[in-house]
Amino acid sequence: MRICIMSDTHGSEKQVENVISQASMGGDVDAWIHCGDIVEDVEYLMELVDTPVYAVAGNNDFRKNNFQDDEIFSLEGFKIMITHGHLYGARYDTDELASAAKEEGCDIVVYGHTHVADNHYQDGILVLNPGSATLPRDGMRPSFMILNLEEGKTPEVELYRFERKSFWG
Ligand SMILES: [Mn+2]
Repeated sequence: MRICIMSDTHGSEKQVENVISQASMGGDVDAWIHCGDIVEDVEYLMELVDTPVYAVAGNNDFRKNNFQDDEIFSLEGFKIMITHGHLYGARYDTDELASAAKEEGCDIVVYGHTHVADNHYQDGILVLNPGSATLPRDGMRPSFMILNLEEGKTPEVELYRFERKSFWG
């Protein structure tokens, strides 16, 4: 299945739309993940797509609505944990994220918050961050990820970057 991962859209509904259209160009999207900041964007995403949306609240989500700090679910036989990252020291490293995911018996942990894309294995856990779809901090362009999951196969990750540097200003 083809999963679109985005994070830190920070109130840019236009950019939520851009991610949906770019992600959908490459094929059907079977599920969506948004790692927080901000949950109103997630609610907008939910209005626009008809496949499942998995999402959490971020540190800028002062009104969390019904969103939790962490979510754990399984897709294609992979147990996935999603969280914004600020509660696990993601600004500094991914050690706490990987160990929390391991403790929960997860295969994959997805986070945001840093606005910097990340894709590496740590202690047997696939650690992913799609970067920010609106406000990148790595001197790169705004980004999102496509995660291809097929039961029993190694996950495939594609990072997509937009042409514009920023979608604010
Ligand atoms: Mn954040």
